[in-house]
Amino acid sequence: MNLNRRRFLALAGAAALAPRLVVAQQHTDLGVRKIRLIAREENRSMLDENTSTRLWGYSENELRLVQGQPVEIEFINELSEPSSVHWHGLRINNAMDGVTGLTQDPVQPGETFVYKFTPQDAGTFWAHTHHRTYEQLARGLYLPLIIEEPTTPDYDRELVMMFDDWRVKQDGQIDLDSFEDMHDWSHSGRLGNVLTVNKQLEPQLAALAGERVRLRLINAANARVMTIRAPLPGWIVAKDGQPLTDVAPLRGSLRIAPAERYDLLVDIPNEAGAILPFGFDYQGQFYEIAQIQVNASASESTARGEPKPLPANPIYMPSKEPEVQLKLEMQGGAMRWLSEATYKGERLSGRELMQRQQAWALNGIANMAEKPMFDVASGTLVEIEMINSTAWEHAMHFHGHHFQSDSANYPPSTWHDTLLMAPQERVMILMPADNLGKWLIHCHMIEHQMAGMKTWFTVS
Ligand SMILES: [Cu+2]
Repeated sequence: MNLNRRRFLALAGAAALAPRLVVAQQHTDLGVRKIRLIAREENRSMLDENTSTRLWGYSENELRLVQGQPVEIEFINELSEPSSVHWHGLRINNAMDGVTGLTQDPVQPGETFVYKFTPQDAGTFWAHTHHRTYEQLARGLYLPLIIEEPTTPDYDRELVMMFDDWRVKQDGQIDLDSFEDMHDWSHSGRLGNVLTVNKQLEPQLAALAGERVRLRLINAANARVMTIRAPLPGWIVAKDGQPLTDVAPLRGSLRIAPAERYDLLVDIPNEAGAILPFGFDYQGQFYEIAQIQVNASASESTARGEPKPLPANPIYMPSKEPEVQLKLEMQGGAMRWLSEATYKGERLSGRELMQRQQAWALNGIANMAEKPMFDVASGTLVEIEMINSTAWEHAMHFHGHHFQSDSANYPPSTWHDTLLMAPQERVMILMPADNLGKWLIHCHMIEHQMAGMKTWFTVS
C-alpha cells in the first residue's frame, strides 16, 4: 500500500511535569442553540499540496455542543444526491437518528431537515451520513461531534484526531469505480491507500510543554481497523463517548475499529521544540500520520500524576438479572460462505445471495429483516451472546444505546456503542434498552453492512 512517508518511531521518554492552567468554562445560557450544517463538495489534498482532491464534506470542521443544551441543527443538502445525518453514539430521540428508510426519508438535493435534540452525554462522538453510507462516507461526509461537559475537566488543551483512509487513484482523485466491488464487500471491506488525520496528510498539531492534553481519537474509515501508536504514555479516560470508571494506562499502541472513539489524557514533556510523531502500525512498520509540535510554555510545571476519571454521564447498568437473553450470530463472508440465508423474506442459496450483493447474515437473515430482531419494553435489560462465526473482524454498532461486554480486549466496565469482535470470538453484552423507537444494529465496516450485516430492534 502506498502510505505516507515512513519515519522511525522516536519515543519521548521524559518525565511529565505539567503546569496547572485549567480554565473552567461556565455555560450558563442553556437556551436552544441553533446551527446550520451544509453538506457540499469540498477540495482537499490527498496526494500532495499540488493535488486538489474532490471530496464531499460539511460546512463546519467540527460540531461542539454542550451537554444538556437543546440544539436545532438545520441540515441543508447542497449535494447532487439525497443524504442524511446520523449523530453516532448520541442517545437521542429516535426520529432524529438520521437513518434513511427507518427513521426518516432522505433529504433531497436542495432540501433541508432540522435535527432537534438534547445531548445527554458529554464526550467524543461523530456525525456522518446514513444514506448510501458506503459511498457517501468514503467521499468524506463526516465530522467530529464533541459534547462538552458544562465545566471543563482537569486538563489544559484538547486535540481532535479523526483518522480515515481513502482509496486514491494516481491522479489524486477518489476511486469512484470501486464502490460496489463484491470482493471488498465479502472480504475486509473497502480499504484505502492514503491515511489522513482531520482530512489532512500528516498535519502538525501543537501543544505547550508540560500541558496535560485530552486527545479525542475517532476512526472514520469505512472498514480499516487502525493501530495507532502514540509517542508518549497516557491514560484511556473514555471509550465511545462514555468515561471509564477507572482510567486505564495506555502503553504502546491502541487498535481502533471503524466508528470507535477513545479519549486519552497525555502529558506533554517539558521539551520545547520537540516533535512528537503519531504513527500507524501496519504489518510491523511505523508510518507517521501526524505530529504534535511542543512549544515553550511560560508557566511553571508540577508533576500531576494519574488523572481522575472524567465526570460520569447519566448512564447506569441496573443491578438485576437480564430479562431477555438472545444470540446474535455473524455469518458468511469469504472463507465461510453462506450456504443459504433469508433475504427480503425469501430463502436463497449462497449463489443467489451473491447475485443480490449479499455475502453476510445475522442469525440467518441477510440485510434488514421484515420484523425486528427483538422488541422489548423500555427498561428491559437485554443480554446478547454475540458470536462471530466468520473469518473476519466486525465492528458491531448499536444505535441509540450503549452496552457493556465481557470482552477481554477492553478495560473492564467499558461502555460501547461499537464493539470490535475477532474472528470466532464470543462475547456477552448487557444493554439496558431504554430509548424508545426503531434502532439499527449493524457492522460498521460499511461494506459488511451493505452486504448483509444489518438488523434492527425496537423499544416500546
Ligand atoms: Cu463487519
